Amino acid sequence: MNRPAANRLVVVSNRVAQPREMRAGGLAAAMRAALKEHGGLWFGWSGKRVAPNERALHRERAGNIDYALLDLTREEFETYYIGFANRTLWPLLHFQPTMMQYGRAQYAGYREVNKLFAERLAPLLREDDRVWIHDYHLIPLASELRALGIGARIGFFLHIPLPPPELLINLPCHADLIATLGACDLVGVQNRGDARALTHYFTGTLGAKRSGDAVLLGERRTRIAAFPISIDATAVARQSKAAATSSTIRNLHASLSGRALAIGVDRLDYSKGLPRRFEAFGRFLAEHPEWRSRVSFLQIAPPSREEVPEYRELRSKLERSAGATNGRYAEPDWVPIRYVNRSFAQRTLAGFYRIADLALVTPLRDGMNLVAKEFVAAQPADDPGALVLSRFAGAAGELPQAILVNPYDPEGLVEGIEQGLTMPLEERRERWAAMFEYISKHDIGAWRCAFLEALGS
Ligand code: ADQ
Repeated sequence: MNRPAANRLVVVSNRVAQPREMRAGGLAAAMRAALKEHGGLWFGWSGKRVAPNERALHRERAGNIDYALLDLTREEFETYYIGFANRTLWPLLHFQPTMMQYGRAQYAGYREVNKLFAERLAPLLREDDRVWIHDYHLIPLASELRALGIGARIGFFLHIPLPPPELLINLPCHADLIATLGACDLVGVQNRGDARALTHYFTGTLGAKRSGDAVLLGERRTRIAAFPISIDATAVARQSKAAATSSTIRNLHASLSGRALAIGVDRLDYSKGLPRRFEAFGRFLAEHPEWRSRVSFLQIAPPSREEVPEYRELRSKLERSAGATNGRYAEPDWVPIRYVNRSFAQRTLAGFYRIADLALVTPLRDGMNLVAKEFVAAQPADDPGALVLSRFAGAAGELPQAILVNPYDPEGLVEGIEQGLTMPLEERRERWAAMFEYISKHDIGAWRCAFLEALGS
C-alpha cells in the first residue's frame, strides 16, 4: 500500500540545536531525525540578546532542514525567559508555588515574545504544514498563530510536569494562559496523571466540554494525551561499551581503587533534589560506618540558568554541603563526594554510568528524567548497577523495578542507598532486564512517531 507523503514538519522551541552544534541530550537528535524525514523548518530563539534596533531573523539551510532563529532584546530576555518562564512557570509547574515569583510586567513580556514569534513564523508557514511546539516557554504560541489566521495542524508538547488545578490556580493569570492551549489540535504531556490534571483544569476551571480524550473550548477539539519521552537506548548502550577504552573512563575507574561508585547527573536545578541527596549521602556514611572508604559519590552538575538568583543560591548551598561531608569523613586517600560542575560529552557520560554501581536520581519533581533511562541503557547485562529513583519523576511510572524513594523522606533515601549498594547480583539482573527491555521498546523514535501520528497530517 502506498502511504501518502506526510506534510512538512515545523518544530518550534525556545532553544534550537543548530546545524554545527552538538547539543547534549537526545531531544535535539530526535527533532533532527523528525525534520530530516520529510524536510522541515526549525524555528526558535537564536540565543542572542541584542538592542531593539539590532534584532535579526537568522536563516540557514542544512540538508533538507531550514533554520530560522530570532534574536531577543535584553528586556525580552529578562521578562520572557528569566522572569515568567523560569521564575514563575518553572517553580509552579514543579509543584513549588512558594518559590514562584510573579509580576504582571513579566507575564506581559512573555506574551509579547510569543506574539513576536508568531508574527515572524507565520509568513514562513504553509497551509499543509504540521507545527510541533515545545515546552513551557511557548504555551500561548498556538493561539497567537491562530489569531494570524494560521489553520495548520498544531501540536504542543510539555516537557515538564503539570500540577493539579488546585495548584495551578495559584498563578494569577492561570485562566488567561492555560486557555490558549485550546488553540492546539493536540497537547502532549509526559504521563497520564499530567493529562488528567490538564483535562480537569479545562473542564472544571475553564468550563470546557469533554469528548473522549479531548476537550472543546469554543470551536476547536483539543486532544490531551500522554507521550512519555525517552532516549535512544541502542545508541547509549553502544556508547557506553565503546567508552570503556577511553582514558577518561579508565582514569575514573583507576581512581576508585576498587571502591563502589554512586553517580548523580543533573543540571544544577532546585527541582533535582540535590541538597537532600547530598545530605542523605552524608547521613548514610554517619549511620553506616562500614561503608566509609568503600564508596564514592560522583555528582556531575553543570551550572544552569545562572542569571536566576535561586540557581546561584543553590550552587553555594551545595558547595557548603559537599565541603561539610568531605571535611567530616575524608581520608588522605578517599573523598566521599566528588562534586563536578561541568558538562561532558554524551558518550563520556555513558561510560561513567556503566562503571557506576548505583545511580541516585532523586528529583523533587521531574517531567520524565532522561538520566534514569540513560543509566539503565548504559549498564552491562552481566553486572548491572542499581537505580534509586524518585517516585516523583515521570520515569518512575515506567520503571517500577527501580528502587523507588520519596526524596522528602531522609531515612527512606538512606535505606534506598543501602539497598542499592547491597542488592544481590541476581536481583539486580532481574530488575535491570525488565527496565532495559522496556526502554529499548519505548525509545525516543517510538515517542516521536506516536506524537506525530496523533497529530495527524
Ligand atoms: P532536564 O530537566 O534537563 O529536561 P533530564 O530529563 O534529566 O532533565 O535531561 C537532561 C539531559 O541532559 C540528559 O540527556 C543528560 O544526559 C544531559 N545532561 C545532564 N547533565 C549533563 C552533563 N553534565 N553533561 C552533559 N549532559 C548532561 C527536561 C525536563 C525533564 C524531561 C526532559 C525531556 O525537566 O523532566 O525528562 O526535559 O523531556
